[in-house]
Parts: sequence; structure tokens; C-alpha cells
Amino acid sequence: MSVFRFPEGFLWGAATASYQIEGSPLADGAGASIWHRFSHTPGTTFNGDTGDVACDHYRRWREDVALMREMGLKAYRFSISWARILPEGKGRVNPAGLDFYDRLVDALVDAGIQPMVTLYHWDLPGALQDLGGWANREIVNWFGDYAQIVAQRLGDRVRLWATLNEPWVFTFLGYIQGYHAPGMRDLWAGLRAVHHCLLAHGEAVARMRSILPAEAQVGIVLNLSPQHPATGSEEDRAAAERVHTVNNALFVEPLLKGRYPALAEQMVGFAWPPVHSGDMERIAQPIDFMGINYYSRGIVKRGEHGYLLAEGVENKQAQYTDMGWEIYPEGLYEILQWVHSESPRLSLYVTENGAAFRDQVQDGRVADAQRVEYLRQHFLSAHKAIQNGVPLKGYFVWSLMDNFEWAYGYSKRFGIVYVDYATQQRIWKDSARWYQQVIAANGMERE
Ligand code: IFM
Repeated sequence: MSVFRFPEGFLWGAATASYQIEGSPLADGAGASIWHRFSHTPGTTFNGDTGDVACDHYRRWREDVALMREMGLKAYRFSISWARILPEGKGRVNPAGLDFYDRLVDALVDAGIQPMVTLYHWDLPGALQDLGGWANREIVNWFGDYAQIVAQRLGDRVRLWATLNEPWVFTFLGYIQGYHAPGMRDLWAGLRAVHHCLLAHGEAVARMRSILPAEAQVGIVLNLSPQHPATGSEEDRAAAERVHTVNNALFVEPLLKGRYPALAEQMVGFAWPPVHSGDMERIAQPIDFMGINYYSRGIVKRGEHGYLLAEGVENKQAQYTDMGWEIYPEGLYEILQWVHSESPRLSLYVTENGAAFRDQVQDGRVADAQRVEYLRQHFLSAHKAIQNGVPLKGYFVWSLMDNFEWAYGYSKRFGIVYVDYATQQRIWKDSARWYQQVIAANGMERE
């Protein structure tokens, strides 16, 4: 039986996001976020679920940090709610909001767990949406100010900073397809949102660098997935290339190369946002790492409709998670290799990876063998990438615990810890115990 060891100091962690776990969204002077508004709008989420209570982490954070410590986590990735810090999104700071994250960071550091802070995981202050949100170019400065305020308060203890989480998701699903907050269906606004959020990232990186100690690492988190053609036909190959361009390269190229992919401009040129002189340099500020959220791949054939002219295809041989996502661990290796080839010296983290399954508690136990197998296969893929020279520095499982899965509400369980929402009891799934062993051994056996 072979043993797979990871490099010394490999950062094993778990990830969450503010609106998905905290609850108490308006507590202590916080402003309403777009997700608070959206989830309170009838017909937007499964079962009308909202983040009002979620995992009640806002009040149970001590218990949750104790759980992470027991699990042996080396790092914890969480996000900050912008509207707790700046209830109107800009201007007046709410000290109680900063105090909450300050206490959390202290507790993590005391527990020997490295915090990785994400500044934006989709819960934009509603007041800024009233001004156009990410479609308004002024957001570049609003985000810069917010980043500065947070870095000033937590920068003495937090070494790992991510500006944005998954800009493709919050711009395309939020502004173009309408499945996420703010629920818009507007290609024109969505493409402006893309350009402005990338600019805002660059602005935040520059501002944070002027505050943070030299050893701090600042980066961004992207959701990336390989797009494979359904057949060898030229039409399907071109369709896969279009989806890859919009889902992956539209973000990776400007950030790492300072230019937008030519194909993207060809495809949606009619709605392309104005790019001012100096914009691309600001977007392509040097970063210290890229975080990759990987869940699945796409299989694509030529379609008739929309700007992508592409359709997804099911793989009849494959297994799927409860999200309807194909289980495809090789894709993690492929995407790590791709980003590495685009920027060979850039450190990478897997900032999210995990799976939703229909977990059930039986006699106090959650036997989630499928999730253990999912994680094992993906860890092996990451290990193979490291062996091949990819500077992968850490891995964050999504998620520490079951939580509010956006438009799916509480119907999808991604946690390695089960949350009984009626009692808020945390129950370790088998995957959490297995992960505890992987961390302790800094590796695992292939079975
Ligand atoms: O729950 C989300 C998370 O907020 C962002 N990445 C994907 C996860 C699963 O859908």
C-alpha cells in the first residue's frame, strides 16, 4: 500500500463564507447585504430559505473554533461581511463589526490555526447595490477603502488575504443569469461588473500592500474548471473553447497577463465595458498566490442559443454529486497544471473543494463514504500536481460544516461536519474524522 505524503508545512484547512454560516445578518448595527435582500424576496431560494440563522456562527464561533482545533486544522478560510464593517458600504465604520472578526482572529491564532481572510464572498452591502453595485466603476474605490479598513485592523495577525471569491459566479450568476443576488439579467451590466471587480481587486492589493507587513500574502480566489469537448468535432471543440474562455480565461488572463482574451471580446464585443488607460496594469498587480476553487469539469457540445453557443452534456459513465456535478478528480490536476503553466512561479492554493451528498444521521453517526472517497481522489490529484512541480501550498475543504448553499438554501450539505439546523448541534461526519487523520499524518494511503 503506497503512502502519499505532502510537503512539510502543507496548509490543510477548511473554508466557509460569512453569509453562509454566520446568521444574525443585521446584528450589532450591520447593514443589509444583497443576499439578505435577495433571499427575503419570494421565489429566489429553495423553500424560501434565508441566512437569518444559518449555522448561528455569529454567536457560536467559540465552539466552532474549538471544533477546528480538535480536527487539527492548520488553517481556516473565512470571509468578512462588508456590511457588518460598513453598513452603508462606504463612509461610516461600524466598530462592532470589526470587533467580531477581531475576536475570531484572536481565537484562531490562540488555537494555532492560520486565518485566511476573504474580503468579498458575495454579500455586497445593499446600499451599494442601490448605486449600481459592481456595475458602477466607483466601486473600485469603495472596495479599496473597505480593504484598507480591514487590513488596518487585522493585518497584524492575518498573513493570508484573498480579495474576491469567484468573480465569475457573482458577476455571471448575479448580474447576467439572475440566479444569485442581486438577481439581474443584464449582459451589459454583468460585463461592467467583471471589469470593475477585477479593477477593485487590483486597487485592494495595492492598498493592502501599503499597510500589511512584508510577509503577508495577498491573492484572489477563482472558480476554475476544465471544459472538454463532447466529441472530436471541430464545432464541439470550438464550443468548449468558448466556455473555457468565458469561465476561466476571462479572469486568469487579465490577472496574470494584463489582457482580456481576444476570443471573449469577439464573442461579447457589443457589450464590452470601457477599459481606461492604466486599467490593465492595475488589474495585473503582482499577487502572491492564486486560490483555486475546483468542483468539477464541463463537457460541452455546440449549442444554438446565447452568446456561448454551447450546451453541457451528461457523462453517462460518471458519478454525480447531489449538486448534479460530475465527480472528476483528474480535472483538479489539469486546472492546477494549466494555471501553473500560465504563471510558473505563482504559489497556488486549493481554496475550495468538496461535495454535497444526501447525508443522514443514524445512531448519532453520519457515514459519508462517498465524500471521503471524493476527497481522497482529489487529494491524490493535488499530490500528483505537487510531484510534477506545481507549487501548491495548501488545501481547504469546502466546507467546514453544512451551510446555506445560496439559491439551494439548506437543501445541499457540503460540510464535513453535519449541522442539525433545529438544534444547531454539530455532528462530525466520517469525512471529518478521516480528514483529521490525513492532517495528522500530513498524507494518506491509497486504498
Ligand atoms: O457554497 C459555494 C461557495 O460559496 C463558493 N464555491 C462553491 C460552493 C459550493 O457551491
